Amino acid sequence: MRPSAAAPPPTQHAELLAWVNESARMCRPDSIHWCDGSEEEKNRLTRECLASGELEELNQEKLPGCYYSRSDVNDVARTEDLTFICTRNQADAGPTNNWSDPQETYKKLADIFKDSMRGRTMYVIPFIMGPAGSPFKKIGVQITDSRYVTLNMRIMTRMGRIALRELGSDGEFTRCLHGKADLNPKRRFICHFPEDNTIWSVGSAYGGNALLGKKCMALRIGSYLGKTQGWMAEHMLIIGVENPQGKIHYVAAAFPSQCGKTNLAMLIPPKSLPGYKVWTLGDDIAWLRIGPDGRLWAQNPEAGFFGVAPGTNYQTNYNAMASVQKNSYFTNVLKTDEGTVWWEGMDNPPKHGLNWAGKDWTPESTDKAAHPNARFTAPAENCPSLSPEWDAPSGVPLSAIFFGARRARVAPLICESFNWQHGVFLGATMSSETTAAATGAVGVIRRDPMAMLPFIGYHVGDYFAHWLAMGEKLGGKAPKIFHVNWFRRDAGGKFIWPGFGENLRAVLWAIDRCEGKGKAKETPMGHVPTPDSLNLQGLNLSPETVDALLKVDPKDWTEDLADQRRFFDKVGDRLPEALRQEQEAFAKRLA
Ligand code: OXD
Ligand code: MN
Repeated sequence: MRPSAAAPPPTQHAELLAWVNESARMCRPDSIHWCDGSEEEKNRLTRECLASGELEELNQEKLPGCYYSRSDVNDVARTEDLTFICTRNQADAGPTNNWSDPQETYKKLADIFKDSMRGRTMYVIPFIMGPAGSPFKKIGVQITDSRYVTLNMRIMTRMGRIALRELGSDGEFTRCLHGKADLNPKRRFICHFPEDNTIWSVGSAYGGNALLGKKCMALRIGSYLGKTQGWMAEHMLIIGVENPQGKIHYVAAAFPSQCGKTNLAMLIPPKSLPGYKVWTLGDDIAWLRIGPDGRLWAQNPEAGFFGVAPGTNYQTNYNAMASVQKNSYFTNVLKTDEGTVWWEGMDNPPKHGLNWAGKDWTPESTDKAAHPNARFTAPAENCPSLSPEWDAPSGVPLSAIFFGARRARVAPLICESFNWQHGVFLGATMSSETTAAATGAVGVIRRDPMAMLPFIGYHVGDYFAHWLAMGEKLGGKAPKIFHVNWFRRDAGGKFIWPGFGENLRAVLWAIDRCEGKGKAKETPMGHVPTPDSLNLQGLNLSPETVDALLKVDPKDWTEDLADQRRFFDKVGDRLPEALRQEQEAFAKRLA
């Protein structure tokens, strides 16, 4: 290994230095580079990626600072089956996580990491999740041999010198070790050691597996830290909704992957709702803490968007399209002959290009242009609707929390829980159709509590208990909890709600409810809007459609209840009794 002596490590943090040296002894890189986050560093890495083919240049006139990348065809999504929570006691990982023994796992992965960085540079990326100086923030240090990962981390986190300054000489940090190794799915493991504040990920360069600040640290390790330290890490977007009088309510919303979080986060109100404005604070992750005022405050720990490209266009998400016009990376989309990008759901396909797998593509091709989980990585600052509060050190106070599912049937457009505990029950029993964000079948209904199924870093029963305990602490200052579903279909399979910008109508009803206004009808599931209390002006929905949207059918829910019960049985004896009681009360209301 070439000594890093040319530039001495820019930190006195003994534990960090020891860990970097130990990792280098295992992985044997040719050199070590401590990332400073500078433009010069970015330019150099970019040049190297262009030379190695890791990145391809896009048309710099049309897309300045934008680059293209194609992943290995076997490395296109999160691999939940290869993701592990490694707690000393197996029971602490709970029934929804894969578990493996920490000592055995370190040993097994060390064999894969051994010498795996020979011929490559080891990048040391100090990063902050959250704004510098924020009481919410946490520091991580990622080691990686991937330049692509390093450049993406530069967008998704605040990284480099700024993070080392925050860390000081003895600050706490999450150890995030990542290596591409040979990208062999058989030797791919995404392992979390919550009790050691450590992540080891090997064999994948896909965002959710490799940008370790995101799912691994901000959600899996974050949720564990939150449980032990009295805060919460959630799979939620954050928006500010401003009314025509200039009053802003903040809402956080949990949806499973690929269910429109980025669209809701960047929503543009329809013309028929003049004077409203939606501000973007985050599109994927929210850290929630009780503030000095006793309310629940939310902050987005990320600094960029790692969004799903297919389906995104100027109509469905103008702000996302505007966000990716400069300084962005596109992974597994189609590259056109003129060096721009295209994906399914964008207007006007090009006559020819190379698709995500590098094959010739024309509109007649039967192959997909973009992989269904093709992504863009864009700096938050590019987003026209970015809230001035998005990096406020203390975050923003929440008026409401949404749990959203993708359900063709059963769940109404919006429903308000009776109280926090009942809201936790609605979140805990969420189920949704699976999507291409993870490998495996698409469109299968699965229980996805709080949209956190793949991201809870500890026992799901303890996670529910933590939600309940947070509600106890919040008391009367807790945000109201709602369940939403934009994806209801008719018998012919057609969506009956237009979605996208029109979702604001449901959000406005929720805000009315937070302000003690807005009429509702009580159903077994909670309060749903009366048809006249939803602002449907300009939508042209028939009264039958509105009824269908708001319907809570006891027969459908009785069927769902059976599956809920099976899920709660699976949670086992750590399921809080209060949730079992909520379920029994729900069953009684249905009967
Ligand atoms: C994501 C995901 O990438 O949820 O945000 O998979
Ligand atoms: Mn996500």
